[in-house]
Amino acid sequence: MRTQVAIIGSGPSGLLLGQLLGNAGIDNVILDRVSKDYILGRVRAGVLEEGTVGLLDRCGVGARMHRQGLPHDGFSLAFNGRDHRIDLHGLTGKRVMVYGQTELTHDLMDHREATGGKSIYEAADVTPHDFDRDNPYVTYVQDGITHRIDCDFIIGCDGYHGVSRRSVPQAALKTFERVYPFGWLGLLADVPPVSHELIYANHERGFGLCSMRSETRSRYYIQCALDEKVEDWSDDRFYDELRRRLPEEHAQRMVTGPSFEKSIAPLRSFVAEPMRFGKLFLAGDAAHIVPPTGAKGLNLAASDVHYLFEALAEHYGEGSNAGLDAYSAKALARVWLAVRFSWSMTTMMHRFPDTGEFGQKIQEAELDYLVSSTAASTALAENYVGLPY
Ligand code: FAS
Ligand code: PHB
Repeated sequence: MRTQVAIIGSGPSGLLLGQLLGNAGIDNVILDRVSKDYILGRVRAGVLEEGTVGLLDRCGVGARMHRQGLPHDGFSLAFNGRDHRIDLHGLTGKRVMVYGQTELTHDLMDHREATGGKSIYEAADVTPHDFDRDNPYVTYVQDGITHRIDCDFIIGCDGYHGVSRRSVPQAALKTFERVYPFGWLGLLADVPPVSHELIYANHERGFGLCSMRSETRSRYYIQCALDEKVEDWSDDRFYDELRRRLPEEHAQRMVTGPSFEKSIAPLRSFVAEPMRFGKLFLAGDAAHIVPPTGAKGLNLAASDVHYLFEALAEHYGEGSNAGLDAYSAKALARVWLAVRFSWSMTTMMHRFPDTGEFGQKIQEAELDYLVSSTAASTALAENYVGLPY
């Protein structure tokens, strides 16, 4: 088989890029090692920046998001028993869209199928080859047969654990990492959210987050130790712990109910530089990971895809490689700004082993200043709604 662009990974990065390329008449194939259902079974992001919303519209898959998504003008920071609203729209003129990654992935998969995009699922041993030469290709195994796809470019959209970054000679790669000494225990339940906007809670017992997927489906998180086991957390234990980390008015109002998803996610900040190796380009989690405290992971994947699509369209449309040559530096500039913001939010909101009483007071003072200063709140808000592409 031959295509112009071979994309490894059918998560948001791969699907967004594949749809933009297909809409521009640039032939592409997406390969994933697991099934569609497995991908759709993962519960991940929930908050979309306006840039991500715009990209979904540009792909032609924004209709259900605009029907079912929840536009949010603000969120709350809770600490010291009270919560304080950050007026995103008032401070920046922008808002965010609450719409689950599972839903947007579903919309992208359905649209790709409807528009004749080629995707190969359950492709084993996907391997990029000769991406440092003129004729790269990808191989994969299916039903015991090894297949080959010749292409012009290979795009690694295969996430943190993917094969693409691992295929690059280590000497050509520089990585930066910070692993956090805690995880997030997340719960999904069909109960009305405790508040109509998100609540990020700093508490001496640990961080808590009240989010949602709709007006009837809540997505809650509590910071937990890395050695915690999901099976040790009954729903009641989870709700009790979350309520202890929230201001009383919310704790009392919380509606609880049986969860249908509960999982623990580790937290890390990670960046691989550069994001291009000859004919191989990395996008999304394949190149960077952020702690979800700033709701940036999925949104960074979107801005990478925006830059890379524009560069590929320029290559095929005008025969220029200027965009491709500039991609890595341009994407990394925005990546590091989001990595900083996500690290800053995580540091401010979580209980670290060495936080102690002094550290807790410093966090509370930082939050106090933040919510009482228009300048500080504006700085937070413009990072949260998403810095310009
Ligand atoms: P993805 O990881 O989504 O997709 C990569 C795809 O590549 C997968 O389908 C995988 O099967 C495939 N793949 C991997 N290796 C392969 C191989 N060798 N061959 C073929 N295919 C391969 N972000 C937020 O903003 N908020 C959150 O709350 C949040 N929570 C998260 C929770 C968890 C547990 C994780 C892991 C991430 C979370 N994120 C969150 C970040 C997440 O949303 C990512 O940013 C987003 O999925 C990035 O999309 P992709 O780059 O497409 O990578
Ligand atoms: C979510 O709804 O899953 C979510 C929202 C905001 C975050 C992280 C996760 O910062």
